[in-house]
Amino acid sequence: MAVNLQEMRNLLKVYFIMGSTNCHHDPEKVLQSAIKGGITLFQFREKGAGCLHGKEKESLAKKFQAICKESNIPFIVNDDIELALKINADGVHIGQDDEAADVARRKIGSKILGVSVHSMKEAETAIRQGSDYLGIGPIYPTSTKEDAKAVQGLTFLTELRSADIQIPVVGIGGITSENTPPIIKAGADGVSVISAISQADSPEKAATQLYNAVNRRM
Ligand code: TZP
Ligand code: MG
Repeated sequence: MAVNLQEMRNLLKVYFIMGSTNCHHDPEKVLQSAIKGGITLFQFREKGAGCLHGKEKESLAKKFQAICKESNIPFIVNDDIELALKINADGVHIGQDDEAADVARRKIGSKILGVSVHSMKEAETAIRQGSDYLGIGPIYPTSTKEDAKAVQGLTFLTELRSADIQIPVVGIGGITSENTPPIIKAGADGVSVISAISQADSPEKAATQLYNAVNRRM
């Protein structure tokens, strides 16, 4: 799935990320509810203590993928390029400890490629190597990712936009609908969240609130 710049920006508005370890309830129901609430993109990120591997991981990926397909929500796989290719996902998201972006790009062709970056140097490299969007964070403190880098607030995002780097960008880390507005104001196209949706009493409501916070541009 090749996407143009504006399509990519729209897809990043409410980017929900989840794996089996991120929710207390049936993850398929959580995803369905989140889609109802208005998420614009989904990433399967199967990590952390007790996460699934091999066939079980693939099976859950396919279930999520089928749910996304029903509602035309593009389905992205975190880290695992081989799995993404095997099940024909819509894209891949990689970090600095994963395969280099140019290698990933060669492997996935025109599928969506997202890269997590933490400095101008990493951003410039990811752009040069063919990423479609950048993930930036943690913006706020988070307890979801054990090995998260230092909280960076809006400093790096602001620096990136001041340098007139126009690639689509999504913020991540500790984001809720309440603390979303400054992220959009600083130049992000959207927010990516795990717990704000996966652990919400109503994932649907949480997704809608995030969508409104992103679009109000407060
Ligand atoms: N990368 C940086 S912070 C983070 C990831 C995957 C975790 C985000 O989870 P939450 O629950 O939205 O803070
Ligand atoms: Mg990674």
